[in-house]
Amino acid sequence: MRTKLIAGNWKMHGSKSFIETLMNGMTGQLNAAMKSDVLVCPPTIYIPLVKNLIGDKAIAVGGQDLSEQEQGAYTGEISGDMLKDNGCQYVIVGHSERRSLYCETDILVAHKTGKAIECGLTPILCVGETLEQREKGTTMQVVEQQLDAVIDTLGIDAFANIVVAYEPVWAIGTGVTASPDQAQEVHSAIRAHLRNKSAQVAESIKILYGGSMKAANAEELLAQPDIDGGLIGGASLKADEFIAICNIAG
Ligand code: 3PY
Repeated sequence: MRTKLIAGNWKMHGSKSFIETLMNGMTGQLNAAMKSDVLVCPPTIYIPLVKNLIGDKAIAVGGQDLSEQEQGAYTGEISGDMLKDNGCQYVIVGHSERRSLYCETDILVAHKTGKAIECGLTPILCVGETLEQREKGTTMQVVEQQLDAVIDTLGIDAFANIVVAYEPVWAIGTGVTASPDQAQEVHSAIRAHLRNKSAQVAESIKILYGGSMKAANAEELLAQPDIDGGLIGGASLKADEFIAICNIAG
């Protein structure tokens, strides 16, 4: 039985006062009996503030990206050790916005994934196809290539420490969501792909769905057998909406 994970990806949103209101809203409504894991990934500069506002509530904190380097003259970069040092447990890696806007390749994403694990963080490895790729029928080819870059670089056993997030690019920031059947089809194919290398990894790995998940569609998505949680964009910036999704996850 895999514990569900509900993760908020705040992207480049927020200010001190916005975050104070958001976090107070979340911590005030968090159901202590909830079994799912809850995570928020704020912009890096606000991580200490968020940690402080969480106090002793069961909400983990993660980064949105990390450097593949350990330390050194890399202006503007944030290392895995720095995230860990500031109380992070997770880090998002290879989000489609980083792949498309910052030219992150499959191999760079694999190195970042490895660096996160080395630093004791759980990487949330994002994979997913564009609309064009889906229409050409190459969804699984694209997703498998993204996964294989990590398998070939780090080995299948590394996946014992990885969470995968399937985020169809056409459903990110568009308001369009994959239907529960479309999402389940890809999630199940991802698990089958991993099962070819390790049955144990395939059974235990969490595969999150990301791409315009909100309270109104979370129930059907989270009811799918291979969907183990959500990586939530816009809806994670509204305390009521995010907590509603956490409650649906149970
Ligand atoms: C979205 O839901 O838009 C996301 O990109 C989540 O990471």
